[in-house]
Amino acid sequence: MTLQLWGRPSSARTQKVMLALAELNFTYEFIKASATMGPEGSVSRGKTAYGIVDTTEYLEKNPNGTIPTINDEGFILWESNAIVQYLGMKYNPTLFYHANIETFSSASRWMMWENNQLIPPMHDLAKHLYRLPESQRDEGVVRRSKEKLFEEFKKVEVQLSKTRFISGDQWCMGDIPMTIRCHRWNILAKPFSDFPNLSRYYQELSARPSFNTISAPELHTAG
Ligand SMILES: N[C@@H](CCC(=O)N[C@@H](CS)C(=O)NCC(=O)O)C(=O)O
Repeated sequence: MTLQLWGRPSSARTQKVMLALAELNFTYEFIKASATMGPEGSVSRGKTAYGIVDTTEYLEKNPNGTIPTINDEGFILWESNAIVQYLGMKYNPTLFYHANIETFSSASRWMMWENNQLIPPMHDLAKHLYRLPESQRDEGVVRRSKEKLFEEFKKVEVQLSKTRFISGDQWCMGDIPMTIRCHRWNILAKPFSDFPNLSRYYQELSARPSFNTISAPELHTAG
């Protein structure tokens, strides 16, 4: 049975799962689903959403009505970081956390940190640069989001002055959310010229074959 992924290509959390599946060389069925965006763009600009997430059938799988959700051989899972961890643990623990509990925990910590510290300001940034109709965009939100992200990326820069990747000198699942955040920062804000280690790290991440799955700028600027 082919693994099914419900999500939308422009959703960063769906992209985490897309990256994980690409790292695992997985063939899967991608079912486009969303309440907020469709093929033409955002409902906030009057476009039609992919839908599905508000159906009884979907809500039975994921009561939040959010994306992503997977069905792997009948096992249903939602919550993007949990999905990445599950896929790694089931299909390639060596690649995803070096089959080591400390690397697993360190990577999980950075995945939770990304969720808490980087997603809210980056979401605001994308919203006020691209997603909202121009009349509703606020330059103050854009400036404050960039300042907040700059402060947060300083912490990543310090970590990367000690280790080649986020949880050691080898790639692991903790680098999946970072790949998306580094790429979005470069597209939405500016290159990491103030951060030599992040700049080096971003180059390494974007050279991985899996990066092609999420590299297209329009996946990050959809509005
Ligand atoms: N903590 C959840 C958050 C899920 C979430 O909010 N996903 C967003 C997309 S990134 C969503 O469902 N947006 C509404 C939509 O597109 O229908 C996770 O990481 O999976």
